[in-house]
Order: sequence, then structure tokens, then C-alpha cells
Amino acid sequence: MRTPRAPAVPCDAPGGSAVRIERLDLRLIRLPLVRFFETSFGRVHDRTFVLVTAHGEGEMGYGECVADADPYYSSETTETSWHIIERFLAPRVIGVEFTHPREVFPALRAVRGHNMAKAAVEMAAWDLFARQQGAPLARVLGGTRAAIASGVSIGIQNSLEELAERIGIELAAGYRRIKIKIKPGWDASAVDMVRSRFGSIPLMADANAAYHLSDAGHLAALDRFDLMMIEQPLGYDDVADHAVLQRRLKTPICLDESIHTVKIAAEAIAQGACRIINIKPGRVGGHGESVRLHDLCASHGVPVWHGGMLESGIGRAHNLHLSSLPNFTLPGDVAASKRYFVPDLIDPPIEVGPDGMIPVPSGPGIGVSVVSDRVERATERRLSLRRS
Ligand code: OSB
Ligand code: MG
Repeated sequence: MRTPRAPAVPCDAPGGSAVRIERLDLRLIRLPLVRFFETSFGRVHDRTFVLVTAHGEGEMGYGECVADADPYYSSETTETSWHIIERFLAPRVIGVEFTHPREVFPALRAVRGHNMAKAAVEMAAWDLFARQQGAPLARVLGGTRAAIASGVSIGIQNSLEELAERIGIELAAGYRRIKIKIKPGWDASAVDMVRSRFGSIPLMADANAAYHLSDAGHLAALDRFDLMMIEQPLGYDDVADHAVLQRRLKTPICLDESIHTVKIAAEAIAQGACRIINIKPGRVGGHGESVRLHDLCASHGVPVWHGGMLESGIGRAHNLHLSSLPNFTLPGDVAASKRYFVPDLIDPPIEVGPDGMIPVPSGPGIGVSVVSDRVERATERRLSLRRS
């Protein structure tokens, strides 16, 4: 078993510092989105996800599985994550004493892939552990920031006029950088419009794997817009072609979908396939792997930022805590609740200040209050798992 790193702040509560999950509850949740969200792989109007709660010693921890209803961003879906958690992950964690939640991911090693399912369980264990310690999750993770810089991700719109309107709204709200989604047919024209209407704002573009290496010339034409980065232009499972493409672009490439493991990130960095990495704990198997990925990038001088997966306030709170680590030096896709869900599952919701900053919650664990009757109303199916 790997023990990657000592906690930045040792947790030595008098009752001992182990974590043991006595019961895992799964809920399939569906929440309507305030506004549709469109990427190069399609448009969604609601968010369906598995909410995991881990119970132990009278406390509970939350984990939000970021797998979506469809296998378009990644191969996992809400149904595969449910199946994998129920059949393969729950039996490996329920009733097991872990001295630290960073031991949970290595304990799931026999199960290949399914990082989103693993992350939901692992992150619930971190929240449970932090609450048992009476500490904010950020402190247990080694976070050093009290507030994080927030950016927004703006989907593909019906028209450039509509895109300009959305960007105006988000800039007025204080967000520190704008990311627009691009795809063939909605790329140079969109970026050109943004530059001519909004000038030199911090701007980036996310292609969600919509291009091929044969589009290198087309992508190089975006260099003149001075983007902060272009996110995941090529295939979700590709590193080698990104390395070729990066040599042809002035614009830094940021990898998202391609980075499934810390090892792949090390290869991508060594090959020069990217200059920036987007960390989503769901994509790499949870907080423990995210911290390892963060540290790897820091040791190579590769800046990271926190990605988003249209999470409810529960997943969003997890993301805020992780974003407090020192190498998250670029604004993340961790924005206010009201951009996505009204009402959110938490109250008060996550809000961004006029300076584009979001405070990291300071209470125990993820430090937000989940409204149980909202969770109840959004639940389409439930299952309670104990040691058999
Ligand atoms: O590629 O970063 C992405 C949403 C769903 C799936 C993939 C991505 C996104 C986003 C939205 O860009 C980020 C957010 O605001 O949560
Ligand atoms: Mg992305």
C-alpha cells in the first residue's frame, strides 16, 4: 500500500485518528440546471448524479459522484458508478479501519478504472474523517488559502450575441477569468468576438476533445488571440498527439480528460504534452490522488487549477477545500451555486464576492449545511449498504 505523503497538519485527536465507515448510503439525485450547458459533446438541461454518504461514529461524510447520465465526458455514468460502488467498492471499505482517508484509494486498487465511483466513496471518507477531527477538510488536505479565485465556464450558446451577453453578466459578477467552450464551427469566430468586445480579459477555451492532430494549423490560428490556455483540444485518451500539437502552438495546452492518473500526468509533463493541468478529483479517484497530482505538478513547475463538473453545492464545497492547496495558482471552475441550481442542496449557497473570490468554508469537514428535504425531493432512488 502506498503512503504518498504525511498530512500537512498532523491530526491527533484524543479519540484516535482512524476512520471507519459503518454504513454507506447511495442516492440517485436529479436537479434541473438553471440554464442549459453545452459542450462539444452535447447540451444538458439537468444534472443526474450519485450522492454518497458515509456514516461512522455518529458522524457522516458526503461524496458527490461526478459521473453524468451519459458516457460522453468519460466512460463512467451514474448507473455504472452506482453498480461499481454497490458491488465492488462498498464491500472493500465498509467496516474497514483506515488510519487515514488517503488509504482508501489504494484499498480499491483491485478495481480497475472507475475513478469517479472511487472518488465519491473516498471523498465521503475524507469529509467523515475531517468532521471526526473537528477540522475543516482544507486543513486535513494541507490547504493554505482562506479564499480561492473563481473563474466561470460558459457553454456553447445559440448565438455569438448570446455569448457576449453571458460574458458581460459574469464579468460584472466579478469572476476572475472566462472560459468558453469551443468546437469546430464555434471557435475562432467566438474567440474573435470576445476579444473585440471585451479586450484583454483573462480568457481561455475548452474543446473537450473535439479536434484531431490534423487540425493543428486551424488551432495554431488561435495563437493570435493570446489565450491563457487551450484545454483538451485532442482525444480524451491521448497524450502523444498533444505533445506534437504543443510544439506547434504558442498557446499553452491544459489537459483535462487525458489526465486519469498521476502516472499519466507524469508522462504528459515529461513529453511536453501540456504546460498546465486541470485537476478534478472525480477524474483521478479522489482527494488523495488529487493531492499527489498537485504535488507532482508543483515539483515540475506546472501550475494547476480546479476543474468543475456542474456539481451541486456538496461537490462544489469539496472542490473549494482542495483548491486551497498552494499550487492551485490559476482561477478554477468553482463558481457560485446560483449559476447552476436554485435552490442548491446546501444553504447558504456558495457565493462569489465582487472580487471574484470564494471563501473556503471554515466549519468541520466540507463545512456546508445540506438541506435534507431538498435532497429528499431530488432523490429518485436510494440504497443503504452495511457489512454483509
Ligand atoms: O470539461 O471542464 C469540463 C462540465 C461538465 C463536463 C466537463 C467540463 C465541464 C465544465 C463546467 O467546463 C465546469 C463547471 O462550471 O462546473
Ligand atoms: Mg474541460
